[in-house]
Amino acid sequence: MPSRVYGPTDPDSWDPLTNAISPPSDESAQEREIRIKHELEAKQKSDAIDEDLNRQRAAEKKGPKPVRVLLLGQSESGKSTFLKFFKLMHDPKAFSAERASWRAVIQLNVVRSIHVILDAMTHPSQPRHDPRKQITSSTSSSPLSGEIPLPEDTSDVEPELIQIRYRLSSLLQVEDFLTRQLTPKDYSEVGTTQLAPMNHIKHVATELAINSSVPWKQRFDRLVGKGDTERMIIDWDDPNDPGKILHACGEDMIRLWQHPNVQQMLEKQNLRLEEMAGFFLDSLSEITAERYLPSDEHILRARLKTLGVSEHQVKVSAGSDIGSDWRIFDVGGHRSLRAAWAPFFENNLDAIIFLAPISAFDQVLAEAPKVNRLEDSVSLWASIVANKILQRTDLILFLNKCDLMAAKLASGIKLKDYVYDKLFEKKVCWDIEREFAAAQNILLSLYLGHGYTVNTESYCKHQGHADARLAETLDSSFVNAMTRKWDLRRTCEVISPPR
Ligand SMILES: Nc1nc2c(ncn2[C@@H]2O[C@H](COP(=O)(O)OP(=O)(O)OP(=O)(O)O)[C@@H](O)[C@H]2O)c(=O)[nH]1
Ligand SMILES: [Mg+2]
Repeated sequence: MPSRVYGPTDPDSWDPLTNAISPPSDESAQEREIRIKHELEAKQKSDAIDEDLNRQRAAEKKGPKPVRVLLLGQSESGKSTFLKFFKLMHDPKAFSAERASWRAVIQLNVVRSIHVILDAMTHPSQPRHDPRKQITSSTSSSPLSGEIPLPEDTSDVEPELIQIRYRLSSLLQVEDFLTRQLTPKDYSEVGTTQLAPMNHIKHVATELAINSSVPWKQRFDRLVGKGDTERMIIDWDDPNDPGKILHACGEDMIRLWQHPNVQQMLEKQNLRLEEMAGFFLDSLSEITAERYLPSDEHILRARLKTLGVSEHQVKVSAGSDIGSDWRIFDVGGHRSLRAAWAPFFENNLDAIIFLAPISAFDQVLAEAPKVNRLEDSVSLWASIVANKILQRTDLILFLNKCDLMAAKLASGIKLKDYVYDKLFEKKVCWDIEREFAAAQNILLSLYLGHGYTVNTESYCKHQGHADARLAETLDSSFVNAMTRKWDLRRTCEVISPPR
């Protein structure tokens, strides 16, 4: 770059630093010699530091590269849950340090489910239009702030339930308080996201969503005792702790949920709350206990919708010979958020893990109530497989939510009412175990194409390179952990398609 020399006659160009380091005008020959010697020594020192830094940088380049994994899939496919599992397995201390934050999310999940019931009570005898397309995983509640609406016709509602409903109005304060805590004002992108209204539901559904860049977990640090992160201590004397109101409302919430009339009403309206993400009404006595701290299993079940893309560093201690430094990128799967994925496709990825929730075959998207979730998931997977930029990236397909799928089949919901396969034409009478396996294979063939034999183990072994080892690490540690933690026969399948 051309330099400009300013003379002492140019007052505007006078630079104090140049002035400070330039030799004095009356410097003697001996002083000059000493100064030059010092300058030479300083230069040698500076060069040595530069060389050192260059050596360090080169060593870092040669050293083991972090394993970079991108999680993809539609909203509620289980991406963030996968990440939680992974942290729990490989860095349980860090997982535990987030316990107080997840406690708040679980409390909010509970309040939301109760609100759905109270909403349903406002039109108790109104059946939903199409039971098959009933959204169960996404909410059907009105925004939780404001008032809990009065039933349109109270003659149908038992007086006991009306009283419970009035007493539970205090839950609104909990909702407001927790939402404010989780969504700080200085982050304008954050907040409850309005989902598309459904034609058969009067109210606009809302779900709490948080941008990944928001340090929301840190907001709960003050609630957590310092020191031993394994034994978290909440400030139980805090008068603002929402746990106090939840505790006071505990019995009413349990009575409401277990009331035969409420169950009947929910059934009539085809509201399957059990399938709603963040369902905790079966654990109310635990969650409303005076000193409730979430278990690992509760943390895994907690639902908080993701906005944006976030990078998570996990130190994988054992069981992986492909590197201990893992970087996992979690994204929001809502349709409006998928455009944000593209910049991460070129990010030196080792693998993309695609979460396919196979239990979603009878559901529709919250953001597009006419689109079947399975159809959306399969076409999303197909577009990722076909993406030119990803031709050299390994793709791993996770068939997730197998437990919910098994429960659905056991409850009498038939896959053949939603998906065609020639297997269904054979009038074979399967027991539920075999029906589950068959249904899983039918769904898998939708993703991978008919005729492809699924054999995860042999595929991984035959490949014999780093990518297969990655799939193997996930397969062995993740699947086992999922099975153990959720106490399920099997909750997912890992499949690496041939590329
Ligand atoms: N029963 C069951 N529940 C699961 C499974 N995987 C995830 N879930 C639950 O499904 C809900 C949604 O999961 P998330 O991990 O939040 O979904 P996501 O893909 O991150 O969704 P977005 O952030 O909206 O893109 C959570 O309440 C999870 O606990 C599974 O295999 N079985
Ligand atoms: Mg998420």
